[in-house]
Amino acid sequence: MKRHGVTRFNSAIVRPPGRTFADGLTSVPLGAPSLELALEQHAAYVAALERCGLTVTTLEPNDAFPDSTFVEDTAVIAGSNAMLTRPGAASRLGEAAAIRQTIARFFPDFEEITEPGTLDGGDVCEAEGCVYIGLSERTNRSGADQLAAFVQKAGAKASFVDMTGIESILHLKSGMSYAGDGIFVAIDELLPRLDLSGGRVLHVPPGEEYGANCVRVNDCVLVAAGYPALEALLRSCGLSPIALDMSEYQKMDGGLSCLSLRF
Ligand code: CIR
Repeated sequence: MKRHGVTRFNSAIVRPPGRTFADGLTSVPLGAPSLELALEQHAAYVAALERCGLTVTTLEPNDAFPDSTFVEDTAVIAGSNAMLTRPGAASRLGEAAAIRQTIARFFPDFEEITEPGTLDGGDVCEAEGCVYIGLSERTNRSGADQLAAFVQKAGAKASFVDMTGIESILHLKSGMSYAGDGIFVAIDELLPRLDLSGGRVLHVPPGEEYGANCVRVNDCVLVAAGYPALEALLRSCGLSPIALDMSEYQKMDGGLSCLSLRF
């Protein structure tokens, strides 16, 4: 891994939403999602990953866990290994066990966050050599410390981000992303808490905050559709955005990155 480069991905794991999707956790008053539309949007998301060159493993929908489509929260991949998480919401704790076998298949030496640690993968932003870990309602200090030790073994540095008092976002990555090539995308509210030494920052334009959760995948950046100023900003840096409709996931507090594990 080198600073100011791009981590190349070959694979991704996804899980389409199940029939109980609308029973998941949410804090946003955007109404109930349509499962049919969510499945269409999920298929378009998978097609975009494939277009970026990834081989996608699609798990069976899991009705026992309404939020289980947000697979990113259940594991963190650093270097050539993975760490299974302990999601911070009680209703999501069992999601780690539900993905364990799949993680073991790709990462036989995987590690895992243990009690009393909790951590959601959405609080982890990997930026080539530095891993930002949000201390949030979902990720506690013990979980963050365990992940920091794990990423340090993989040769990366860990930087904690205190999210206390920031109410507009659920996870760290709901408000920031690393777009590769030394470029960070972040909402202004987070910036005073981040040590982005050496990085270039794209300020998310006002009103387009949901777009902050974008994902660099090889030569493209996946970005939520409907945020034209942010898309233009990404293009102005030479990046190639692919806009994807995320409306049904936004209703459930989910962003683009949370729908996949990429490695
Ligand atoms: C939750 O509240 O846990 C889910 N409804 C949304 C999780 C989104 N995950 C993410 O942004 N990494």
